[in-house]
Amino acid sequence: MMSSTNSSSPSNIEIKYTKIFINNEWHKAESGKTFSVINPSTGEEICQVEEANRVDVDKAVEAARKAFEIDSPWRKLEPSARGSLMRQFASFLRRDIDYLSKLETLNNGKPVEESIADINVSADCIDYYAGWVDKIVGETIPFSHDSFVYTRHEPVGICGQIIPWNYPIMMLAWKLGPALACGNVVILKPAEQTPLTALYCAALIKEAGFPPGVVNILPGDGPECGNAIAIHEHIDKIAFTGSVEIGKKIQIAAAQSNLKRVSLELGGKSPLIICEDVDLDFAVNIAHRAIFNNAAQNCTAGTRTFVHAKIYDEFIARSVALTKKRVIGDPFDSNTKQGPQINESQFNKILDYIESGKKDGAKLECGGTRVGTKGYFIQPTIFSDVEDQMQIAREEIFGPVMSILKFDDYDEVLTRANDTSFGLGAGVITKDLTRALSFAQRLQSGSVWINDYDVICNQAPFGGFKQSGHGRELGRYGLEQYYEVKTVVIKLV
Ligand code: TXE
Repeated sequence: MMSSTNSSSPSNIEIKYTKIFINNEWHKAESGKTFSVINPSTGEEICQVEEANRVDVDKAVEAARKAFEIDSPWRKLEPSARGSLMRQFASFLRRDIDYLSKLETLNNGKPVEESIADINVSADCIDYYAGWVDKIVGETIPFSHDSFVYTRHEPVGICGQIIPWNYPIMMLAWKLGPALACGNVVILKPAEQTPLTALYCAALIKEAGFPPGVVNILPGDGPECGNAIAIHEHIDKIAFTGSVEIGKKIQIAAAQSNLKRVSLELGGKSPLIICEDVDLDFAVNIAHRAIFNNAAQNCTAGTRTFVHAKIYDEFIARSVALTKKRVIGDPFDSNTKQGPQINESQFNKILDYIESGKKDGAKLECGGTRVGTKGYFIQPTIFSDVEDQMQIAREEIFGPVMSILKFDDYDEVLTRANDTSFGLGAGVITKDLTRALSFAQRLQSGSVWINDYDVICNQAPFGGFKQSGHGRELGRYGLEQYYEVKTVVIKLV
C-alpha cells in the first residue's frame, strides 16, 4: 500500500556541515574532491561532501596522536569528567532531535518516527557508557607473599571505526560510546551514502567540549578512505560494521599492517522458528516486524521464517494480508511504515534476488516489484515454499523479502536453522518453555529471542557467531574491545 504522497525532498532541511572534521576543525579534502550525497526517496542529490582520502587520514592520525599523548588534556581528564562530556553530547543529541531526525530521514530514507527512536536509543547508549567511565577497573591478583600483582585497563589508543548506512547515528553511538568511555581517541568514517548526521554529530562533539583530536570524523568511500584507516600503521584498533566481504578485507589489512586489534559486526541470515502451539496473529506480527523493519536493511533481519506444517497455510494467508496493508512511500509522511532502500545498487540487487527466487521455484505470494517511478522503493515481498538451498534462503538480501520455509520436525529444523555461514540472530516463537530453552541452547547465534525478535538493549552484548563477525558490542562486553590489560608485578623488598 502506498502512502498518500511520494515526493520526499523537504527543501527546508538546512545542510550545515559537509566538510571533514579533524582536530575540532572543518577541513576541505586535500585532494580537492567532493562526492554526491543522494536522497534515496527521490534519487536526487542532496549536497556535495568533502571526500577524505589517505592524506586526510594521515592528518587525522596526527591530530589523534597528539590528543592521546600521555600528558594531553584528554589523558589527564578524570574519568568522571570524561563521563560528563559524554553525557553532554548525549543531551545535545536529544536537544536537536527534531532537526537530526529529519536529516537522518532525508539522507537514509527511514520514516521520521524510526529516526527519532534511533536517536533516543543512541543518546541512551552514550549515557550508558558514560556511566562506565569510573568503573573500568583492574584487579589485584594473589601470587606470592613478597609481591603485589595487579592489572590496569588502559585505552588501546587510536581507534578506527568504519560504519554502515542502515543506522547512521546509532552505529556512531555504538562505536563512540565504549571507545570514549575507555579513554581512546577515534577516527570514524561514516558510510559514503549517509555522512550527514555523523557530520552534525561532529559539531555536537565540539560543542560538548571534547578536546581537539579526540573524535575525528572523515566522510569518504571504502576503497580509499576506509582502506587507508584499515592499513594505517599508527591506528591501533579497528571496529567495523558492514559486509562479510569487506570484513575479511579489514582483517587482512590489519594483519598486513600493524596487527591492529579488529572487531567485526557483519551480516546475517537469521532464522525465526514458528512452532505449532503459537497464537497465530502474535507470531505473524513478530515475523512481519522481524523482516520488514528498517526496510529490511537490518543485519539481524529474520530472513528465514520456518513455519510448522500444521499452521503453515494459515500463517501465510495472515502474513500476506498484513503485508499488503504495509504503507510504503514518503518517509516524512507519518503513516509510512517503510521508506526506500538506500541506493540504486542495493535496489537492483534486491530485485535480482526476487527474480532468482521466482526462477528457483519459490512461490511469490505478494509484492515483488518496485513502487513508483522514482526513488528506491520496493514492495514488501513474501515467498513461500522456499527450499534451503535456494539463493534467497542462503544469501543476505538486505531488502524486504520474507522467505517462508516449512518444517514438521524440531530436530530437523534446528539443523536447518544452523546450516548457514552466519550466526547473528535467531528467534523462536512457542509457548513450550522446555522447547524454547532447548532452542536457545542449541541455536548457533550471538542473540536468541524467544517470543519476540530483534530486541537490542544497550546493556546486553550484541555480535555474531561464525562469519557474522567477532567481538561484541554494547553492554559490559562492548568495553573489552577498547582496553588493553596491563599486568604490573611489584616485588615487595
Ligand atoms: O557494505 P560495505 P555495502 C551488507 C548487506 C549489504 C552488503 C553491501 O548485505 O547488502 O553488505 O553493502 C566501508 N576498506 N551490510 O556495500 O561495502 C564503506 O565505505 C574499508 C550489512 O554498503 O561493507 C562503509 O562505510 N572500508 C551491514 C562500510 O564499509 C570499506 C550493514 C560498509 O560498506 C571498504 C551494511 C574497504 N575496502 C551492509 N569498502 C550490517 N552488518 O549491518 C567499503 N568500506
